[in-house]
Order: sequence, then structure tokens, then C-alpha cells
Amino acid sequence: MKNIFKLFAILFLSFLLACSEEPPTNINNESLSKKPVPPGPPAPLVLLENANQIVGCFGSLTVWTYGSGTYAKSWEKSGNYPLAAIGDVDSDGNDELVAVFVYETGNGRNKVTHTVIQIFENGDINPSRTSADFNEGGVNAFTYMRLGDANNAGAVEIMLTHMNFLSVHKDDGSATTILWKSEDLSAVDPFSIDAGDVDNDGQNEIIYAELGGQRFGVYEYLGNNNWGDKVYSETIPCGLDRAFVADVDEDGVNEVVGGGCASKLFVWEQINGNYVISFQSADLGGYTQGVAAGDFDDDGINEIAVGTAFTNDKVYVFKFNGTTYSIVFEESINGSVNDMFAGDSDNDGIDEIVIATDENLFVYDYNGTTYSQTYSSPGGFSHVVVK
Ligand SMILES: [Ca+2]
Ligand SMILES: [Ca+2]
Ligand SMILES: [Ca+2]
Ligand SMILES: [Ca+2]
Repeated sequence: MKNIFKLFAILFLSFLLACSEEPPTNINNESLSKKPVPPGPPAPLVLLENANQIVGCFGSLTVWTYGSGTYAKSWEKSGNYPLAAIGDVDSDGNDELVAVFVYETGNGRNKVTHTVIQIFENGDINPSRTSADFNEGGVNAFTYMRLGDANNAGAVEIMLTHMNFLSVHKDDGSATTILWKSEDLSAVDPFSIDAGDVDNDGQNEIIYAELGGQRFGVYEYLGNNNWGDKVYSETIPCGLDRAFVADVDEDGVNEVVGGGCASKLFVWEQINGNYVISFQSADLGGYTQGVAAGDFDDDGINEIAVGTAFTNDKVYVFKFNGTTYSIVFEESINGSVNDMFAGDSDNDGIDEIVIATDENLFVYDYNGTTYSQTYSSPGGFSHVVVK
């Protein structure tokens, strides 16, 4: 009996000792953090020439770079940056980081919101150049940005959606200017934008999602940096948050994939000039705010990743099986999915799924059998792009 008490006493004492080890560690951390640390010079942006990187926004701007088997935050810039992307926007053979920067001047009634595009070159701490202010309508007025060859000139333009219009901007290495602005679209709330050959005529069109209009619009390129002859898709219930161009059924012709508050994945096909719904998923339980098509499993065919928000935070992967699309992966995720991008973020030649939620940035990779989270970075993100 005595031995048992002794054993308990020893266990109890070692428990107390284990607990008592915590406070000194905390004290050490506190005293360390109170030491004055002189601020170092801000780190310059490193844009890799032959590798992709991830850029995400949620207020501040964050770049992640893959190396030595994992991802790391390689650059951060504070400020109100709602949208960003990486690409060779000035066609000099090297990538730039393009960011929408929003700031306010004045007070009270005299407060004015300014919106500019900033271009960061490799090695920059501050932007190499800043566009003229093109603000119209408040801090959160710009809803999406994509880079793409909108005018079929073989280079990359900057495409933006604003709650009231679409715009295309061009950077020539010395200045960033506006090429085109659509008519007033305030009645339909543009919410995402993409460039691609959506009607199989060998030329890229601009397509955009209408949150209020519950459909997407396709602007045909007319030459001389002008877009017109708009065609609309078949509508969906509720509203369309995202609409992107990709071939997802292995026939070499692009479809449009999208989602919104109907909580479904939608696929539209062009049939005789009309964009009709060729597939709609079952209710996925939450707003489908993340939609991205890429060849995640390296079989030469694009899959579709979908992320949901607000009521059922999940990531899904849909795959075309020759007849229709079926769910091949489904998993709960931490936070509402705000945005999603398909890109080769780890430079192994295969696309990953990169996801911005209001809690984290996540990377999902296919391992030959299934999909799994290979990286997560804390902090909410509203917009994410891989290049
Ligand atoms: Ca460049
Ligand atoms: Ca197709
Ligand atoms: Ca595939
Ligand atoms: Ca990859």
C-alpha cells in the first residue's frame, strides 16, 4: 500500500514540476519581447524568373515562395491592398507584381477614396510606378482582378471588375494607363473577370460574372482595344460570384465554370451562340465563392475545384467521367472560402489548388491517390493568385 502512495506522491510531484516549468519560459519570452529591437530595413520583393509564386491579399499584400520542400512567406507589404497578381505585364520578359491600392484623404464630408494600380518590380520595396487615381465609388468598389491577353496582342493586360463597370489597363514599363472602360454595369454588379476563347473562334473574349444579373456576360474583342457585342449566358438562381473559362470535359473546346449564392457548381457550354447550363451540381451547402479549373492529378484533363462559404466551409474536386462531372474529393476547411486559384505553386509541373479563406491560405496537392492539405498559412485572405 505504502508503495502505491509513494508512487502517487512521485507522480504528483513530477506533475507539479512539469507545470512549474512553464512560468519561467513565459517570463523569458516576455523579457525578450520587451527589449527594444531596432527596426531593420524593409525586405525587397523577390520575384523568381523561372518559378511560380503565390500572392494573396486581405488588406496587406503577401507573397509566398516555394523552396526546400515547403512554402514560406517571402514578402509582405502593409496597406489596403484588396487585389493583386503576378505576371509580365510590361512584356520585358520578367514578372511584375500588380496590386490595387486604396487610400483615403481628407476628413468627414471631405473624405475621398483613391484607387491606383501599383507595379512592383523584382527588388522593389516601394512600387516602381503608380497609375493615376481611377477611383469611382468607395473602398470596396473593386471586386476582382485577373491578368490575361484580353486584346489578343500576345501580351498580358490587367483586367478589373468594379461594382459599376469593367476596366482593362495596360502597363508599358514606364506608366500604367487605362485601355478600356465598359458602359455602366451598376445594375448587374460585376464580380469576377477572365479572358479566354469562350466561343471557339480562335480569339479571346472578356467574360465577367454578374452578381446581381445572375449570369455572365461575354464581350467580343472588336480590335483597337475596344470590346462590345455582348452576349449573355443562361441565368442561374440567386447570383453569380465567379465565372472562368476552361476546358473541363476533354473536348478541346472551352466551357465556363462558375458559382455563387445558389451553392452549386455550374458549367455552361456554348451551343449555337448561346451559353447554356450543361451541368449543375447538387447543393454544396454554402456559397460557391471559390471556383478553379486545373489539371491537379496530371492526367491531361482539367478538374474543377470548388470552395464553399458561410454555412458549410468545404473544398470539393469535380472530375469529368466522360458523361458528367462527379465529386472525387470533399473535405471540410477552416474558414469561409473567399477565393481559389489553380496553379503550379510548387513548380513541379502539376497544378495545385490554392485557397483563400477568412482564416487561412491553404494549398491542396494530389498525391497520386487523393488530395491533401500540404500547406496552411494563418491569417484571413480575400483574394489569391498563383504565378
Ligand atoms: Ca515585366
Ligand atoms: Ca470543353
Ligand atoms: Ca486532371
Ligand atoms: Ca505543382
